[in-house]
Amino acid sequence: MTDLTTLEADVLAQVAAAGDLAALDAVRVSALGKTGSISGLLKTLGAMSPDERKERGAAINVLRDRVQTALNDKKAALETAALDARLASETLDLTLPAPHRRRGSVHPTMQTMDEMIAIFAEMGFAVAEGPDIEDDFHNFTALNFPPKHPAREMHDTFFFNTKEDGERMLLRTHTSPVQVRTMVSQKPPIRIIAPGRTYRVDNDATHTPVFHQVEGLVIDKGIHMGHLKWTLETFLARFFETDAVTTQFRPHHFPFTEPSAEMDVQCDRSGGEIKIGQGTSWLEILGCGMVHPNVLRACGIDPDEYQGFAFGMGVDRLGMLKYGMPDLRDMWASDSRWLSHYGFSAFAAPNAASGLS
Ligand code: 2U9
Repeated sequence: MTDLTTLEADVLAQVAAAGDLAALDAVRVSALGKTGSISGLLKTLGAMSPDERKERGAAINVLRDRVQTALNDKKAALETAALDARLASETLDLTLPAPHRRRGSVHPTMQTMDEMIAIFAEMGFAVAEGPDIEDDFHNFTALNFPPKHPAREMHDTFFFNTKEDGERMLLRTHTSPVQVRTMVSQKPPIRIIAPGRTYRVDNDATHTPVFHQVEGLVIDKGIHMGHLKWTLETFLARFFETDAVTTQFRPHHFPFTEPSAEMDVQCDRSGGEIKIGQGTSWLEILGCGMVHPNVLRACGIDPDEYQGFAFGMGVDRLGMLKYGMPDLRDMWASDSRWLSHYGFSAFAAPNAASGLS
């Protein structure tokens, strides 16, 4: 028995001396592992007489249980000590100043879009939305783009693979399909804007494949170009924060409007930067026109009863003009320094009560 007593004292001393979990595990393996000292003792039982085995076996099992208990207790103690040490070292002093980090801010394009929406909302326009993935009817056919007409190619469309039924979906090239969907599903009078992302295969210094538009549509009885001009001038004066703007219509062509025009605003380019509301230059700012009778008909509206005007504006371009940003590519550079320079507070969303920007 003396050998068991000595072995127990020896192993328990090693357990007590283990300074960390790795050292403790080494003790466990050396005592209870396959080739450990206590496991070795158990292997000697086979060569003993039954009586001897009974007595010796019971004594070895008692030894093994005591060692196992000591190992468990020590493991729990070491784990508690490790957690206490970690909790003591990972303190956070909330009275210290916060480390400097760049704050998130609203992207100028989204700020511009929110400003445009706030102005049109104040003028009585509802906001309409639709899918980014469209079909040929809503993006082209209903808008009076004849089949195979070069106007479709002008839009440099991102097409998806043709489906089994022969239909080919696309990424909308303008937000006009939103107005088509509204006209199909609602009766006039209609007064909506459609803000959103649009997509064209176009990538150079002044174009990006993804861009943003706000389009507008008014349908009612007796609508004419005078309503269109007043609406746009009122919007532009509010947007550029001047008392009044001088505008001119330049004849243009769009398949979906007739007559069609581009609108220019009077501006001053003499000081290196563009100032709206003064000066002798003209700046192209948007496209517009009276909704083509074919478009009204395609959407189930009788052109002899109802007329309408529509317009479209590039949000990225208007934002660049308003906030003096010279290069479109900065908009996509994800440079947090640029964002903190031009970015806007998320808590200062434009609205009619507290102002736009
Ligand atoms: C319907 C009927 C008519 C929307 C219009 C424009 C003119 C236009 C451009 C401005 C800059 C696109 O982002 S841009 O390149 N848009 O010039 N858009 S009229 O006319 C519609 C829309 C829907 C049913």
